[in-house]
Amino acid sequence: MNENTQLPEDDDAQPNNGPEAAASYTGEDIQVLKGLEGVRHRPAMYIGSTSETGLHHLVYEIVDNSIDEVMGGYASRITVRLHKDGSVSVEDNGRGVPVDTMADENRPAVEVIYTTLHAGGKFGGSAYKVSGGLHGVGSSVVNALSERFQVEVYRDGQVHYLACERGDLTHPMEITGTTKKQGTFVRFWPDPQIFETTEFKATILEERLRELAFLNAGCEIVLIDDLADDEEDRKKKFKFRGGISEYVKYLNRNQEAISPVIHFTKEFDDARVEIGLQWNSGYRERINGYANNIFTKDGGTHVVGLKTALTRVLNNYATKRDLIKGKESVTGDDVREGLTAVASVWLTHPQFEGQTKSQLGNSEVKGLVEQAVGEFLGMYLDENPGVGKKIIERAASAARAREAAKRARDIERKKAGLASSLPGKLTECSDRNPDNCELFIVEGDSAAGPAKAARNRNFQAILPIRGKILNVEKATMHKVLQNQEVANIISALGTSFGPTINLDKLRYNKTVILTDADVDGAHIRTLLLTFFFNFLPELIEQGHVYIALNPLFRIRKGKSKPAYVFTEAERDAIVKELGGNVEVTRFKGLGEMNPEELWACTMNPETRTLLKVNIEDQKHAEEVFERLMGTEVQPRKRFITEYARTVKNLDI
Ligand code: 1YM
Repeated sequence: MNENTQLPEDDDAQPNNGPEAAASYTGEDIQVLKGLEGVRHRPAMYIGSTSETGLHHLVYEIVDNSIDEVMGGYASRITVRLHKDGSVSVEDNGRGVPVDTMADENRPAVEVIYTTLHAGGKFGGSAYKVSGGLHGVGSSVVNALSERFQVEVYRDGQVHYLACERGDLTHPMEITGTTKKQGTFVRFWPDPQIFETTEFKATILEERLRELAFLNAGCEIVLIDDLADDEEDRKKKFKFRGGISEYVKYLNRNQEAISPVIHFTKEFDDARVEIGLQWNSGYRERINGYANNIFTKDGGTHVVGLKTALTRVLNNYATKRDLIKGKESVTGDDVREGLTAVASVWLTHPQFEGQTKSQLGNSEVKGLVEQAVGEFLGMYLDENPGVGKKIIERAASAARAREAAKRARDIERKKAGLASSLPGKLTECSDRNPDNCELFIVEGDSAAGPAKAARNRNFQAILPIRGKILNVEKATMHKVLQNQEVANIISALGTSFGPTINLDKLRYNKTVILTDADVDGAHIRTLLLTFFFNFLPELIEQGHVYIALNPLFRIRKGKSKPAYVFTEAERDAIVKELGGNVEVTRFKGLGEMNPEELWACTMNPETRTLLKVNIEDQKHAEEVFERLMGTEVQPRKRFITEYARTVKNLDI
């Protein structure tokens, strides 16, 4: 039926038919709760949004069913493919969705599963059911939101095919041939009537699929992108026998490790806890928590349990071995400086809490994790005293740096006294009400001149920063604070940072990053964002950070009003529209624009274009920064050229 479904078989990827394989499904196990109506009317209720994020959730929703089958031990491989016609397909080598006739419905189970809202098996593929994607809505929602939807089930030597349009069954299940394969294949075309964009991005899918492969050790996930320009981007295979251990190594790939990865799993009666830990020489703490494969952005009981246990175990160990002299203990923050950890738990009934349901709520989990870490880490350190010593030394040095930083801040405050401690380079605005005020951070003194001339001095302040500020991703806390540009930004904002941050003292409602429209400008902008992300994430979270888009070209015909455009494509389009004999100026830097232009294009609230920076997905932001700031040059170059001029909504 489908020319694209045949993929090379890999002999070592065989499903592990565990003891549960015998407990086969029958049509009667299906519970039908509700009809499909409504999904198309209120799509956001089911998939969160109809943006690019929502679009990609469709794929995760289908993949999650395959993952369930992997977790049950019935499948070992999942293939996701982006097709040239804009559709996407997901295939697994599991048991195949049930096709037998359901007694009370009098039609095949597979039809019911895909055309009925909330149809699901009483017995999941595994005890720890993912319960379908972020919103747990099931495959039928994907069908409802697709202009076309096709299913092939390979079961009992036969190919079973069905097709739908916008949720309606247009081709009831039919046996279309024989096969040696076993599994399920789903292909769909997202509905442009529903989604803001229907263009899937391999880079977005890749991130989640890699993560799933890490979390489910041994599961092979293949991503095929028929739209890729480069041959090397066409097919990517994710399979990690080491699972979380390899995940931690991957997260630390650009860091200098100071311990091996410490990895352990503990099974409880109806839960499983899996933890990976590694310390690096940086100062950042990164703990990624998961419950049943779902990333818990805001942590929860599993992360709390891990933190509590780490502090306790490491302090006990240090005391026992007399490793911290002149001090009684190290704090939790000290212990976690430079720590990269993944805490993945599997629960029969995970509870997600918080506004965005991104926090694990099950209270019993804290104790389980503490118990697992207590047992394993204590034993590990006893057996590996060299590693234990390094980790404790690391924490003790963090404690010293923390105390030194506090002393430095205290001195700074005393010096400042009552006098204003605003940086000399800051050109202030006259309004003193922060709600009205904007701070423009501009690149270099050459741009500061025109920006000062262009601004509205009532509410717009200008702070020039010199060239490339420190690359904070790679620098230590101590060095960052010594950097003058960084100190200027912090004192201009008035909030302090880190543990002493106080947003009530924020002096500007908007902080606007204004850099040249070239690669250097993009680099400086990224450095600034890295700085904000690391030291003032609250500022981004609460929507105070913006990027000003400044034009690349001015196009003028005769004496008419000039047009300003941001990309070469826009330039070509306008030049064509005006029909030749036009004057095109390419701005090499902000310094080349006259104040009127600068005001109109980047500063006047009525006419400028600002991008609000938001940390919708912190983990993704870290990935991006990692790519941009880390030591690998190639991915950085590619990212900058891909995004620098096309970005419309900067979701970092
Ligand atoms: C490409 C998407 O959906 N695979 C898949 C889904 C199911 C099964 C196997 C399955 C489950 C069970 C028994 C069971 C689903 N079954 C159901 C339902 N891949 C994909 N592979 N037999 C087969 O859970 O008992 C829903 S999904 F409803 F039948 F349980």
